[in-house]
Amino acid sequence: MKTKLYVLYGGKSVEHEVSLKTAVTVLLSIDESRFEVYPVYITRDGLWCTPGRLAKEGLTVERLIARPSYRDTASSIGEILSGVMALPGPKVVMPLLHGSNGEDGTVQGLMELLNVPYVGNGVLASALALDKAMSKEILAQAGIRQTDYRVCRFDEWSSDGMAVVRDVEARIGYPCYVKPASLGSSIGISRCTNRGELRAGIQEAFAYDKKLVFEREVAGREIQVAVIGNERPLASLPGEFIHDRAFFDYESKYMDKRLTMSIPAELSAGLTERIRELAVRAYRAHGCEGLARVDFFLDGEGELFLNEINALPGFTNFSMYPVMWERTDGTSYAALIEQLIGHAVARHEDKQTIRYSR
Ligand code: G1L
Repeated sequence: MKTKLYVLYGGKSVEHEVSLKTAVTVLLSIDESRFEVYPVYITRDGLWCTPGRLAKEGLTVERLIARPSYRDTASSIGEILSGVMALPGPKVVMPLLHGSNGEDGTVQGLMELLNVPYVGNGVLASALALDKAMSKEILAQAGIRQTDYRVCRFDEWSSDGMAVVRDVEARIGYPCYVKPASLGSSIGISRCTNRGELRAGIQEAFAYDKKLVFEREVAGREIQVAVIGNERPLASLPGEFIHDRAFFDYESKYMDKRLTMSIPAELSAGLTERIRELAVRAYRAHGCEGLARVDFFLDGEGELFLNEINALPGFTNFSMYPVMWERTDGTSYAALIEQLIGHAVARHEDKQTIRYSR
């Protein structure tokens, strides 16, 4: 019997578009002789819809969402959960959702209640990874080096903003970054080089969250590692994001920053191993399962700082995470998805052995 694969995409999130693009690449690479695919589209207003079978032929973002009127076909979440997602037989859910309604543990919690296996991190690790302040506390506790940071809540800022500014200047200094604690993307983030910019950056970030983090800038290289697995996680070879100097794009006539991926990153064998080992330690400390991308800074002195853990990394076939695996052990995009599904099912089966009574 084929396994039913429910692909959840879209979502009430600023990453809606990214999710749609990811869904297209995932849907195109699924082996339909092994999986029966059920797309579940979540609109920008949070309506859940079942577009039905989508032909691979000519599948595009437009096709994914081009139902004449989802308003008419949309069901309540409950209807979908108790209807199409409750069909009998083996099943697994792949939540391609970012931000506060998907990557933060809420959808994962729903899947737990339904007792359905799902790909990626569980409730706690998803929630932790999306809250930069909590994530940093956990990593600090695990003795993993990070750039200097400070958390600030809105009530602290509103009661004595000047004290916050002075404290950030004393403990972090310029240039520093101000970030909303719980947005997965780069929205609301500012780089500040003086007090005026810091104040403006704080105002801006508080529009998106009631809690902020300040971080010292680390001048250096950006190294990333892909980690996969449950109890025995494996780390890929490190990759590097290289921000080329601003270059003039003759096609678009715009100044743009070219981003290139260098995989494996040019690092000594010793440093490579240290980074991979650190990535696995961070993954474990966070309680990650399934997958995560662990991002580091490497400064001019060769010091490593953990930047962040991404519980749902970019995941098109050109994204760093899949490409790092491809370059590490030749795992194709399609095979990677099947591995992740395997980890989801294994975790779920493992859970069934837990006793809930004495
Ligand atoms: F299902 C996986 F493999 F766990 C998975 C799910 C979602 C991997 C990566 C992602 N990433 C995203 O959904 C996104 C970062 C593109 C947000 Cl829309």
